[in-house]
Amino acid sequence: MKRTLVLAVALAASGCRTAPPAEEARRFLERAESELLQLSNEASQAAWVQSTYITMDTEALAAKANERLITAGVRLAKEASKYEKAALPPDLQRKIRLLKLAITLPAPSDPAEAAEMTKLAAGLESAYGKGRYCPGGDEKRCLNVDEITRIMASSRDPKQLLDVWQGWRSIAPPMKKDFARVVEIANKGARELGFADTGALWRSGYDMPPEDFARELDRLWEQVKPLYEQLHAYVRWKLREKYGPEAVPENGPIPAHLLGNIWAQQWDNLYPLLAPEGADPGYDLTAILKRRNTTPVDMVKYGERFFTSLTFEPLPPTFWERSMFTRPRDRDVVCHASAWDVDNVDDLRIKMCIEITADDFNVIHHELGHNFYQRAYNRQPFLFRAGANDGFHEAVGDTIALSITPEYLVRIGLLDRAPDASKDLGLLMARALDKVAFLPFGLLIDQWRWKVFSGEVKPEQYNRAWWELRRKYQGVAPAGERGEEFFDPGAKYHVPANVPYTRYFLAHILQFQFHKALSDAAGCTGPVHRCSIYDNKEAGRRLKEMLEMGASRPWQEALEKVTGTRQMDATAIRAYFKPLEDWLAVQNKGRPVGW
Ligand code: X8Z
Ligand code: ZN
Repeated sequence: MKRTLVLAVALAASGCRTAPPAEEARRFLERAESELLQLSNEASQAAWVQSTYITMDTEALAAKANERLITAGVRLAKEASKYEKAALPPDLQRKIRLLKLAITLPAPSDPAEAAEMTKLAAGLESAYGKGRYCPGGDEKRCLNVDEITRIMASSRDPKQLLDVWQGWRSIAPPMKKDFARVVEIANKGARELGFADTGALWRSGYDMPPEDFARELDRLWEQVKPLYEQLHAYVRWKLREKYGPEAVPENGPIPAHLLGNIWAQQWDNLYPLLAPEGADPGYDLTAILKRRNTTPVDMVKYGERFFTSLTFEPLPPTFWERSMFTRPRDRDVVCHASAWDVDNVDDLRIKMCIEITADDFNVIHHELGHNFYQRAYNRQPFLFRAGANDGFHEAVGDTIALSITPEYLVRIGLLDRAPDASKDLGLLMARALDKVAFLPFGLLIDQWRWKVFSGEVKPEQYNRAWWELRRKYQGVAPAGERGEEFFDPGAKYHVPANVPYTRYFLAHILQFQFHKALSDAAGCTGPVHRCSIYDNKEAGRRLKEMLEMGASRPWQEALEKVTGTRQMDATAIRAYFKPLEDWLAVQNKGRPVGW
């Protein structure tokens, strides 16, 4: 305050009429935020139509709207750089920085390249959405991603599993050239903004120097690795019993097509093969939901009721009118689940092809977490309408889903009786196959992309580098050669759709920190995996307070508000699974661990 005043007096004395930097920056940011809000809304409307009705026209319209948004974002970010060194109040300084960091794919100043990049990016997402595998080339028997997901989850026929696993990956090779070109153009845009490449831009969004962030990830991974290795060893052993020693090595990586999921990212569908003896909780949420003829809308209502029990307002009527809950029969859509706030205020929607399964019950809570976060920060200025960091955004709904305990299911009438403590290992096993199995996958996607953006991995090395990282982090390998004629990363939604992925790794660490802190706030004293914050107003108040902050303050402050610590830390996830980890160590005695 004082300094601005001195400056203003000095400028007035020298006869200069320029506004003081803080005032000028404030006015600049006001204009910037209002322009970006408008363009963001238009881009969201176009993207919604593209994703829920893929045609060449909706794709072109979405690309154009995105081009306008990105071009304006980059122009404003460059203009903002003149305020970077100015002495501004913290909120303005933060907005100046966020202006740059909010752009995932920066376009270079050449308008032709900006148009080319957004067109290619829109085309890649459509290509993923339209992806199908037609066994034997029979156009009448094509399988979409939901159908392949179902087969991967339920079939135990290794031949069929390998067939659909390979089949799904046939959608990706045609994407490779366009993906490589998007990388090239976005890198040019990132360099114009002062970053070494797009990966460096992505790593800069965490309120710490980007090199420190990369080190934080290594630290977190080292923290959870011993737990992952125990789970991996046990699963490999059981799969070896099931599929035979020729199919599954004793101490090498696990074949990727045997893990119950197209990408081997979550293994919970293998639970029936892996249930600890005598500790099976004795219920199957998928079966319960199906038996009760639960509809997709019913599933979403369960999710909404959890949030309202924490004192969040119900979703607006438009949510129910405008969301897409099921796969339309008559057109191509992007089925990968997502949550939207189309007007950046309260035009909340989800887009999902809901199946009546326990998996999708969780995914619904995940998506609604985004929506309730979006609405909680909608009174913030536009540039602060985001998560504290992107991992927080991914963690909110998952935190709620950790409260889907047997006791909670009893409370909402889906289960008659909760299993006693002797079934805890079964409950923990099911959770670990979802959450612990995911950790290395959550990490490796961007480890690969960062190398791609930096040029360390070139297009002619894409697939080899991909499988090296899959092996290094996950201990998973393909059955058979996957040479450079394939483009296996392209078969995972977030690669063609250019969605950064480290956020999910962070979310898997953070949600256990949140769950522990909120369970404590709710006064839960039992084992933390049996705690549910359902209907607890104090836990709701704490959560809401954090969500309302949006991105207005460094994430460390938001974290501290809820958990009392300023560090992302894996102690909470390790503690949550401690009884299972101990049990796994006993099971794995005398068996190889690692690969
Ligand atoms: O993409 C998602 C959400 C939408 S933000 C469904 N997730 C990742 C994935 O499916 O790969 C949630 C967990 C990881
Ligand atoms: Zn999400």
